[in-house]
Amino acid sequence: MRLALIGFGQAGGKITDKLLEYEHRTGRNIIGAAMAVNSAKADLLGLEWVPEENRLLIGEARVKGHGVGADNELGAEITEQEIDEIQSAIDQIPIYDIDAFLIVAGLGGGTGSGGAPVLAKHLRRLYTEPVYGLGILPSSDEGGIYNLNAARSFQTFVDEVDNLLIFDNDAWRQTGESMEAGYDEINDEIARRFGLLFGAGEVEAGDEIAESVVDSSEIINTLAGGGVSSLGFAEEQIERSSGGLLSRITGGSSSGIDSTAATNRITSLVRKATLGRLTLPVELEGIERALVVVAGPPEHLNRKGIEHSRKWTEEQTGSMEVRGGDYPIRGANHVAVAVLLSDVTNVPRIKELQRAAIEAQENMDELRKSRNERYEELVDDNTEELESLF
Ligand SMILES: Nc1nc2c(ncn2[C@@H]2O[C@H](COP(=O)(O)OP(=O)(O)OP(=O)(O)O)[C@@H](O)[C@H]2O)c(=O)[nH]1
Ligand SMILES: [Mg+2]
Repeated sequence: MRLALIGFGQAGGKITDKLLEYEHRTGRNIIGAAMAVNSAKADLLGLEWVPEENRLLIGEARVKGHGVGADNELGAEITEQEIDEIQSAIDQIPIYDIDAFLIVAGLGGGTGSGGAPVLAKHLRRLYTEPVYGLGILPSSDEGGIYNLNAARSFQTFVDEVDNLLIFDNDAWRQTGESMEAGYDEINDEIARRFGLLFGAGEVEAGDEIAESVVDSSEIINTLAGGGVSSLGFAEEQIERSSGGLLSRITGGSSSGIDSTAATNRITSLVRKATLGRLTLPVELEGIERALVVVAGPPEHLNRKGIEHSRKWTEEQTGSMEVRGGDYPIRGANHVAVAVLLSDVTNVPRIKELQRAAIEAQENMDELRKSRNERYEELVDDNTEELESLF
């Protein structure tokens, strides 16, 4: 499907950049328009793929291009005040042929965390296309303010979008790596996963349209109805058949690919994707809707593989609404699977985040109280002396 991509804040901008790079590298057709919004000038300058004219600096009068320093109330305020400027920038980019908006933001900071929900609300009032969020949860060791921001932002963002897709940095944290190198790898992973999902439904002209090809409407229907989503992914290299011995034996009519092996590969990849590391770890039971996308060269895709996988996913999740289909990519050297789990409700990580946020709030209140008391003491102690002086 075709997206209008808006990266909000630093993480949002960097991930938007990565998705553009991914699209360029793979020759896919996913991003109808891309934009980056930030209150930090340096972050915008650091981007490589977002066109310069599509980078918008907000809040300059308040923060002088230096970011809001993880103050997500200020991030929201600035966005509200400058929503007309943001809208004018969106008016400049070609959004007439897009299927949906996707707003990307790190939820632990200030600009993206505060601003993304405000922009989502605005866009949903104005456009008929769905507005999705891609929210990045902070790693749990980032500290109180990040947890607090993320818990707050999550709560508002989920209400303002048609679906909130989540990537949890905590589940992908690697030890022994610098933050930047770590983020670069993580951002590649985000681009690979969401690139595959949203790339589906954009069949190139000249591709044979099999009956089981995923359509944009299937992605939209899986995401419809709101809630939170998580995405699984798995892939496997394939041997490229060069029309060798096997295809000569089979008379050249088939491509020489064993269809049972192809089916088995698909079902095993779907299990790996669903049971392996998800963008947001969730319990499978009680998931409302799911979508299985199988990408690869057309001769390696088959209906049986999709059918078995859909049935398996239904059994695992208890969902009555599991969609599935192919994403043919001619000449690909791998078969890749994305499993979208939509409207997930059993998510320990969100509970933990909310607990951490409450704790951070209590600690902050406690600190403020004792600081006020100490300040009063300080003032009281000196009052008499001061009065005697004047
Ligand atoms: N996956 C990923 N997460 C990131 C990256 N950069 C930052 N984050 C996460 O996003 C959170 C928010 O950080 P930023 O995006 O820098 O915040 P911001 O929106 O620019 O807001 P301010 O800097 O406070 O103005 C951090 O706490 C991290 O958890 C990145 O490149 N990739
Ligand atoms: Mg920043």
